[in-house]
Amino acid sequence: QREAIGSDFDALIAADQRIEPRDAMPDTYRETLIRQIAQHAHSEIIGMQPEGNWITRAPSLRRKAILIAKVQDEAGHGLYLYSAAETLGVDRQELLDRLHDGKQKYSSIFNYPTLTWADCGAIGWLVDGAAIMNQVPLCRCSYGPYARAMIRVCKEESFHQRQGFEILWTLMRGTEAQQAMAQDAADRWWWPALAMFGPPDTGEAAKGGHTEQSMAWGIKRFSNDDLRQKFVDMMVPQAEKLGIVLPDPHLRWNEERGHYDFGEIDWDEFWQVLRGDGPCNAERIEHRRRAHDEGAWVREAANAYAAKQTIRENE
Ligand code: FAQ
Repeated sequence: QREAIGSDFDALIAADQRIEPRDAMPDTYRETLIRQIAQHAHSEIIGMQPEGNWITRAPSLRRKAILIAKVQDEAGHGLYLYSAAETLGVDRQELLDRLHDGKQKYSSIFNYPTLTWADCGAIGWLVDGAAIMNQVPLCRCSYGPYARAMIRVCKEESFHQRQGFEILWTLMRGTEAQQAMAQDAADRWWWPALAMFGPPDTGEAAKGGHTEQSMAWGIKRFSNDDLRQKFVDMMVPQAEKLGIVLPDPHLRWNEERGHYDFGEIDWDEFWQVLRGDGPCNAERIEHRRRAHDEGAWVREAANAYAAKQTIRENE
């Protein structure tokens, strides 16, 4: 019986077709997806915090309205993704417990602070830029609910990236102090944005990694380093347009490769952040736990309402 199920799954993957929740799938495929989708969902909701920090201090009513909409979009992405994870048979509450207990990760990038308004520009431009580069291929992920969720998420991320670019564009055409603020934000966010794509494909870190298996299953379509390279190639001309100097002396066009060469990422810092020792890890989790506890009454009210509706429908 199990073998027959296995061969159906393999045939669907070989034909590059979608696996749906009702289909049989190997436990390891299910677990990999739960891990990745949950980590992605957690990143979206923890990712609301760095920019949320600037809602009360946005420099104009227009900027405030845009920022509120963007942060709200991130909440929406989180909800989509938790729903996608639930189709794999895991409960949303359990995933949140795992986040709050530090048993599941969220993206390293959200453990860095937003020190000035320009950081909102840098997050939109670099972090959403990296997110799109990573997530567009996920629209073709072999797991149907995840792939479909990514379509709208990517459209919204694309708007987010443009608004970040536009914040920096405005600052770069402002006073000297504003230009310096934009440059400083880019200096601080560039390297953490490159690390978002995950550890390198080769060397020690790659040994324990998931890329090979995830690519064989059609979950990941590109390796971490391939996506990182595409991101660098996309961002260099944008930085030139902005007049921002990317903080990497090794960045230069390589005619032979047809790509930009770039410097070494500080992987020690990356692993340190993943271990919980980044600049804002404790603050992010503490804030998330508090928000969850303070929202308990909303969940209770929603459950009570849903229970009443069910009784009414059955009357
Ligand atoms: N941070 O073997 P791999 C956003 C972990 S965008 C933390 O390469 P995999 C939008 C990895 O889990 C950000 N941990 O793993 C937004 C694994 O550890 P484990 C979220 C990381 O899964 C913008 C280990 O390292 N996007 O939120 C990171 O095949 C602005 C080995 O790594 C997604 O999650 C990292 N950066 O590939 C919101 C996209 N990188 O679990 C607000 C979906 C790696 O074995 C504002 N996810 N690790 O203990 C993916 O595409 C993949 O999961 C990767 C990692 C590419 C992130």
